[in-house]
Amino acid sequence: MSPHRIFLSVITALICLQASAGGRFESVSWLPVDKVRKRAKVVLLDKTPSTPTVNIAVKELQKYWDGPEVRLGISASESLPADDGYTIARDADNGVSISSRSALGLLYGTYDLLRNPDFEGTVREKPFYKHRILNHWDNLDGTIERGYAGKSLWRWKELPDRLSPRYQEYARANAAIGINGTVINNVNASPKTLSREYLVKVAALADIFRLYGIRVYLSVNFASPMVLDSLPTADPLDPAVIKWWERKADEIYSLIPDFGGFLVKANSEGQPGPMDFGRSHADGANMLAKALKPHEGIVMWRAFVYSPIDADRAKQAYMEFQPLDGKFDPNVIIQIKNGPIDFQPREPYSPLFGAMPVTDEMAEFQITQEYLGHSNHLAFLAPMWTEFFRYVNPASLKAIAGVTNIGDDANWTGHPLAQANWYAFGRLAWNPALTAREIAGDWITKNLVDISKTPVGVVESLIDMFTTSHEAVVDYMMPLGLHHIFAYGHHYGPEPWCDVPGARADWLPKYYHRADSAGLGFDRSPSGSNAVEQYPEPLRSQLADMSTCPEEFLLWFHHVPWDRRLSSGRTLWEELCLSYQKGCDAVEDYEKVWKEARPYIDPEVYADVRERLATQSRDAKWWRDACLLYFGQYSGMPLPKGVDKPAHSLDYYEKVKLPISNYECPSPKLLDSVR
Ligand code: GCV
Repeated sequence: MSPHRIFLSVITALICLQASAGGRFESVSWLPVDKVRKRAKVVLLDKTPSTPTVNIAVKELQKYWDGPEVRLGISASESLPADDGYTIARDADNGVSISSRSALGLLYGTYDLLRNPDFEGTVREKPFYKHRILNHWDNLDGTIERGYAGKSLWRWKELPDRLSPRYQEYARANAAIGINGTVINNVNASPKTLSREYLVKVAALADIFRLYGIRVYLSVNFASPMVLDSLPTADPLDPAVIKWWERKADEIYSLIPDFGGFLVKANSEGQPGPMDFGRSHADGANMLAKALKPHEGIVMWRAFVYSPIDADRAKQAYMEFQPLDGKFDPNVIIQIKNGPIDFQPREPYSPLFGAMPVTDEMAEFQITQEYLGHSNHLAFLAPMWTEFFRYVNPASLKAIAGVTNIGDDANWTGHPLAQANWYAFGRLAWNPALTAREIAGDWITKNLVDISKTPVGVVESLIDMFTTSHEAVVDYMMPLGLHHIFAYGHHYGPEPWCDVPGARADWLPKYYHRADSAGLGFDRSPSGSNAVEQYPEPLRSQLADMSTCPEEFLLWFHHVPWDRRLSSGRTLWEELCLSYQKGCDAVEDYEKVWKEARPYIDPEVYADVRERLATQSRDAKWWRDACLLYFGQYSGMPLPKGVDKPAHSLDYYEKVKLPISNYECPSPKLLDSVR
């Protein structure tokens, strides 16, 4: 880095540290809180340079550590963990030493120590994944696609001259959980992002994030050369197009020397891509990869595509990408959503994982709750992500990305407890072997309640509430492998009946649930679309057979007769009804757990979550009643004992319409007014 850049970075660090001193925005739950009255003693061991990042570590400790002297040491010793890992140990005189091979490792160690002041033995940590990246679906006009926590944090009109203090808080919060990359704009990317005007703004953000070890990446629009500079084509094999991207990469790196690279959504949902010019995904990705290579940048090329072939939606990504195995440049990573369709409440893993042995792959999780009740519902997502890791070996992936749930709401995530999902993503990206219970326990006991004052029973109930909450949402929305029966567009409430003239068939619920008088579910066995053939044995055979298919995926892979007996001895219809009821009952229980926890929770957080749980409970019943009335028309069977009678008729539910866009969460008032 040039001396000029280093100077700028130092100035930015000083501005940032000053801006946060008032603590106005320090509401990310896992960031340390001010309890130190006198400055803690922090010593830099010999040859440890006081770089801007080391200085941040020193200041964090001086301000927030109330233990004995801390010694920070950078050393090249191979006995220390690599990749910004660190050790934390207690010295003979009771001082604490944090050691790392890098300044960033010291910062990570600092946040770990502040989170775990009572550590035992020697802590030895290093991140599992090299790239731990947030994806923002933020638009340049400040809206966030599928964002439910207000507007974008990035104030494009003010940048680069005015820097919101929240940029630094964002960087701190991410560094504190080990996130080291951020794609700051929507994958439905505006070409304008790559204009000089915007790159200068992006560079201002990068200057802040760099100090915290966070690299900036951009989503790019494949037709940018045509839109920005009127090239007649964006054909990836055209020499003028190749030159355009090379020059653009040079320009970006002249402004942002540690720029991470590009994320690309191509030939999907109306986005341009190489196939518009008769070229393949590999041609497109490699052209960008070659432009970035001299600067050590990477291309994350998304596999979320709609194949031109009229195949089962769940098969398309595999069909299009698997034959391209071996055709991608080494600095391309294929970014694949966890499931084969689209972030449904529960999906089997995408069979593309593991199917391209010589191509780098990464997983894309969705932290924002597009299909899980937006910011109104509690759905702790670590259980969903750890379930994914039970099928996909973490070591088979090169990186991990999460579509973030962060916006400019004062509490960052809309639902106060949804901060735990941001936290869980960071922790799993650092260590995918952690369990959902460990992460929930950690977040709850360090951020939600004061463990020394809260009865064990209350803490345990809160942890149970978190770790069962995703399953509860699945139960009251789409149990037994049902999927995509959401309202069109905004994806909030139930609409299994939905029909939109002119819409793609595979955007409509009936395509997925296939309810008829014979039964329910999508036959993806060899007698149907045969999507099961994309999975390796022995899983393929297990999924293909209705009697061995795990019941949580039953209706994903099979069209099941209404009167077929499941493992419980109940018929499909009975099991379906009781699952919906179980989901509703679970949310009522959460309301009780929350009430019992009241004395131990911050009053504002308490009141906010109480109201959201009440909405969630009403929504759960809305889902249950609407879906059971609708499917009941086909099963022709009565509700079994133990299932509450619907409050209204099917006709009533079919008329409920929420006037919301793809970037807002319905308020309780709005929900009350329409149903
Ligand atoms: C950013 C789904 C969402 C879209 C999103 C798309 C994607 O279809 O509904 O809002 O677009 O996935 O992941 O590209």
